[in-house]
Amino acid sequence: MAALLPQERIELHNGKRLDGLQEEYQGLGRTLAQRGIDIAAIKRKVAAFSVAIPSWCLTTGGTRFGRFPIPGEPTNLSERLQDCAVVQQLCRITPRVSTHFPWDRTSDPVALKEEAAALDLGFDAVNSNTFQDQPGQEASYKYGSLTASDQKAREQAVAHNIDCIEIGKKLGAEALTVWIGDGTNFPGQQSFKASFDRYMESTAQIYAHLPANWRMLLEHKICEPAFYSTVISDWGTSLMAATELGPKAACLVDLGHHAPNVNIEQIVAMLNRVGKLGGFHFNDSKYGDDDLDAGAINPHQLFLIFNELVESRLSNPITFNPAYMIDESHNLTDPVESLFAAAEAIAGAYARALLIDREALKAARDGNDVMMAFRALRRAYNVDVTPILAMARIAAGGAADPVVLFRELGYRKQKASARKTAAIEAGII
Ligand SMILES: [Mn+2]
Repeated sequence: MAALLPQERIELHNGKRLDGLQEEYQGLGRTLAQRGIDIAAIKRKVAAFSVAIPSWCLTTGGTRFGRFPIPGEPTNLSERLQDCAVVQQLCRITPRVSTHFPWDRTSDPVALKEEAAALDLGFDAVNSNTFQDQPGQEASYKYGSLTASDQKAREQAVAHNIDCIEIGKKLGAEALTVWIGDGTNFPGQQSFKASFDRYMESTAQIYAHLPANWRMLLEHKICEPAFYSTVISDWGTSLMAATELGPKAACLVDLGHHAPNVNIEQIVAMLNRVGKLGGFHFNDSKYGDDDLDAGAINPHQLFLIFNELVESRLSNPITFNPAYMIDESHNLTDPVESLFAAAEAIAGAYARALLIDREALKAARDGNDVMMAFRALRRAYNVDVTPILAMARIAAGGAADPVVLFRELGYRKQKASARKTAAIEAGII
């Protein structure tokens, strides 16, 4: 592996913390053993878990009011990959990158795959983009893409998605994620039914191009950029489309893409019931599609989602294999640090969900013992799993405390001078 950060510095960092951590880990191990839980088994499961990071998460995000770039942020795809590699090197659960086209356009996908492999990274789902116009494109997506009433716009959007599959094949990806911004801002602007019919017609053409081992993940979103209606607005519409398309199509749930207070963990359970939970995008929100760091606002919700994910896997151990990805916008923090925090929150929610006494939960449910059912969840949620996560990271070659080590190594400061020229050229600063 072409490690970007010196491994000996990671070992030095870990060495200073190992005694204390081991003590905490063993203490927790004794507590869990009293509950009949083998801490080593939990650590093994956490170590086997992974989540993809999208290439676009490595630069600072923004809002429609503005963006505040930080010195040293990546200015091109190679630099975004480098930062992904740093995230993976220190936290060890983000080995794959999800690309987005045309933002990650490359003339040589095979070379890109090799470049990533040299950084110990692979590729996850490819994402198409028909929610904004690209320079020189023939038809505009102003009034829609896959669902546009303009046939030229639809054909162009279909061709772009097929192009994404072709690039993805060369990258070693096995899924295409389709999210469209299509919808309306005015009552009467379009027919709900006709728009959905056109969506089905367009996506069927894309579906026909999927390789045998590929999946097509349909991402719904209640609103934004369209604010009166969105063509694929909720999981029901998404499920209707995925069912009609066929077995390779499944629904992708993004935590921020629902009406406020919607019970997202229940959606997970329902989609799993029909084998249509294809993927999950992790982030957090307070009001809408806020794209805040996973677990930052409502870690309990994240835990409840993982409770359903763990249960889904238990009910479908062979076929349950959703594509997990972090989908956040980092407006105030260093994206690398936020991704460390998100990875920790996600792995932590998973570890806690693994601690749930499922037999006790089932018995309480069967006997309508409401309080005991609730306590089975709460008991697991209350456990501080950080020693398990840290020990799993260290065992995999990562850092005990990725954020602290990342700062100590001065990575961003070094990049601030190295990447400055490129940033000026790209018009980023
Ligand atoms: Mn998403």
